[in-house]
Amino acid sequence: MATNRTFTMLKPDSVEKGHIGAILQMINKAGFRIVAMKLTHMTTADAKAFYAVHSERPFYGELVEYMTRGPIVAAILEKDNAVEDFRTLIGATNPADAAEGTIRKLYAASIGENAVHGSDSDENAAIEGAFHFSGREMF
Ligand code: 3AN
Repeated sequence: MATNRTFTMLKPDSVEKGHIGAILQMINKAGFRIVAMKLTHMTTADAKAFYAVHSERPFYGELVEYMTRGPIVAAILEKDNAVEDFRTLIGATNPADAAEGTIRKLYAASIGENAVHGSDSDENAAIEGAFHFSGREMF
């Protein structure tokens, strides 16, 4: 059964470029409720663990460096069909392939620096949300 929560990160490039407000506005306008949110800076150990599934990929080192070079905004979002609808809102992993009007089409520079993260399954949404937030930080 589909749950109604997903997890997102506004990645370091979004924070550096001052896009937090614009991206959060798109998230709100698309009907997501913010359940938890914080500005945080991942350590190398955090990023390696978060992206452990990609540890054998050639871009893993680059990905860990990127995700730790500055603060991110981590958030848990709620909406019917949250995982799938948020993936639609952010667009394809490679912004060159992202649909018009999606967050990545508007704000992502490249496949490596693609502005936002969105969980790819209900199971991962729960794991990733719990990675960043305790139960007391979720509303
Ligand atoms: P998504 O973020 O759309 O779920 P994943 O899970 O395949 O995409 O990749 C996780 C992250 O790894 C991406 N958001 C991106 O920052 C980075 N990444 C994915 N593919 C590449 C690639 N071919 N080259 C460099 N970085 C990549």
